[in-house]
Amino acid sequence: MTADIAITTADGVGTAVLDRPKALNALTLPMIRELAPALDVWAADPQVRAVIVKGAGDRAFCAGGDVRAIWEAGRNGRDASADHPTRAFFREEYRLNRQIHRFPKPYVALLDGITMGGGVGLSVHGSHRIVTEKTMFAMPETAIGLFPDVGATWFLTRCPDRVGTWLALTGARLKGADVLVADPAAHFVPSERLPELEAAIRSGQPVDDAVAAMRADPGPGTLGPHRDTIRRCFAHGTVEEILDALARDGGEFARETRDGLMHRSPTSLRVVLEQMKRGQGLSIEDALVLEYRLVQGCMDGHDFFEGIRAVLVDKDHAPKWQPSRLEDVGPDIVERHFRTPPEGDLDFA
Ligand code: QUE
Repeated sequence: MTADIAITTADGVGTAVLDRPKALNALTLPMIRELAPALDVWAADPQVRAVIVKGAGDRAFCAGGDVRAIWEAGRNGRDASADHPTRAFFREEYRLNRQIHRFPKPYVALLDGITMGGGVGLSVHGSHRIVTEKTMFAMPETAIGLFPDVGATWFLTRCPDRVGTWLALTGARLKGADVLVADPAAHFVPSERLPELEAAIRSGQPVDDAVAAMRADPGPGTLGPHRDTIRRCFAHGTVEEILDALARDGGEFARETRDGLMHRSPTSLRVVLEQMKRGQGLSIEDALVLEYRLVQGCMDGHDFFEGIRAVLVDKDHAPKWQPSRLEDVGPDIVERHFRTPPEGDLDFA
């Protein structure tokens, strides 16, 4: 048992509390190594009816993977070992994402705060995603020279109206009601009613009934007026065409979206658009195999290490991407990311 995740079983419910509140509950390898076997136990235990996963503190569900630790372990180069943190972390995280996706019982994730990257991977694959007015949902990886992983290939390619491609490229943050645009099957429950929801589940009420009793109208959200711009602009097949379409749109939303894209890693933008194309229709397993190839490609490159430096270490938010210009990211660079890594593909043995 590590201090960073609290795992308990009581009243027929398995509960995991991500407990690193000062780090916004960002997911570490030891936490993954606690949660994965717990899910196996809960799946097999006939006494356990449901699983609840939530974050400690009042700010975050989970802000992502512990990418700072990966940065530390990989920034001065890495050996070929399969156990190197840049391989073990992502391999075990992606296996956990698949385990949640295939989990045979109700898996209730309470997204009552910041939910980014790795936190999305701990929630979107579960059967019940509970969104509140405090939910802030994003896949922000193009800001750190990465790409949306944790099974986002599966999730984002199923969002309506190019919303997934927009989220993936821009890292846009969705709040409250707008999260339901990306994930229409999630449920909105006011934050103050979550204790009641949990109590109902623990009392033996079926999860679907408990959620139905607590659900509320999330209100209109803010995305509605921009759905058409997103659908039109993000349907294009190249990053340049998307940027041009946003420039032609003329509205403030399109201008801000385009400005944001200009600050993202040019390599990430090209890789992610290709990921959204190749990812369509993949099973969760094939999506995660693809993502493992991509993440190892990123670990062999420059922008991830520079992105973490700029966003999480020095916090100057001024990454010097290499290549720095989109036109210098040729097809060879993109293609390199889609190759099977030397240690072999991810498997689910
Ligand atoms: C993009 C990201 C991440 C990010 C910021 C980005 C990410 C991530 C974190 C994060 C936040 C707080 C922590 C921490 C990590 O921030 O993936 O350890 O305490 O995990 O712009 O992809």
